[in-house]
Amino acid sequence: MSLEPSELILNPDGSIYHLNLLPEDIADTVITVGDPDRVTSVSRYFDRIEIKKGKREFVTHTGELNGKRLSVISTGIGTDNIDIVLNELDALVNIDLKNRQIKNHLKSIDIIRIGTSGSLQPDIPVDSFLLSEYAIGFDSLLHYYLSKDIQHQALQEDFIKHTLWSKHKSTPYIVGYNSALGDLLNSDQLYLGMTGTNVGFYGPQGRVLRLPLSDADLNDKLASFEYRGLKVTNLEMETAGIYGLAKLLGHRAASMNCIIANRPNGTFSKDPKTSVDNLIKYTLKKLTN
Ligand code: R1P
Repeated sequence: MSLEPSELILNPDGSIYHLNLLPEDIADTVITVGDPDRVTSVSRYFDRIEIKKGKREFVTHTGELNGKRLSVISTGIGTDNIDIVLNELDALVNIDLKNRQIKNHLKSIDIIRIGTSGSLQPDIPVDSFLLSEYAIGFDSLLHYYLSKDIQHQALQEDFIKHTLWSKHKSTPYIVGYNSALGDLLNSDQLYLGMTGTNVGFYGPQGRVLRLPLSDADLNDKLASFEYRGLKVTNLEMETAGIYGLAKLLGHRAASMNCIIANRPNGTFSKDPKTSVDNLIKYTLKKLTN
């Protein structure tokens, strides 16, 4: 069965609709960053860059470092964009775009997020690095896909009880990283934790500027939740979507967080650019060793 033009949308040159990429433009290892400007911060370490393409917030550079082909792509902010990036990356490797058919032999790629994040735990300081062993999605993205089998139900039930989760908010979904990829990236320089992914930066992450919150204690409840030694460690806006869709599509994913804010302590990194650069260098070294 071939996919209709309204479902699999291609540009006139045959590239995939939003990412503006052809299958040969991406490597089997893809680094995602939120900020389009961060693409250059990653690719400047490549030994050579073969492709630079982009459309909207989705900028891609593909090149090589230490003999390994790598792509770095910006996703913009949020799991709504992650839905586009993960589905279109998968289409590039697992759908024959010319005859619009799913390939017989499916391929798995590695997807590594390098992003910024705020810590929820007083003892995870700014400028530290955290690898998300689990992600808990407060967005609703994964609920649009048949995904019960990949979610950690017992953890979810405990979390809902602990936080008295409001029925007006989407049910949290919990998905793990790919442990083999996580092992490759891990070291004693990293914290491990459960990363909360939410749909906004202010209210949804408990920030009050002028608007009061419907649940002012939410961040405290997140921070005090514990399940078999596992805590909600940090908040950002993409990881749960990446973990959920990568797992459903058969790809390996891991999320590297540069902690630039500590919410309970009220602190913010004095030099976030250098911290993020250090995480980029650390991650590239681990990926290309
Ligand atoms: C919010 O400022 C953005 O920063 C974090 C959040 O997930 C959100 O995308 O990640 P990035 O630095 O990768 O964009």
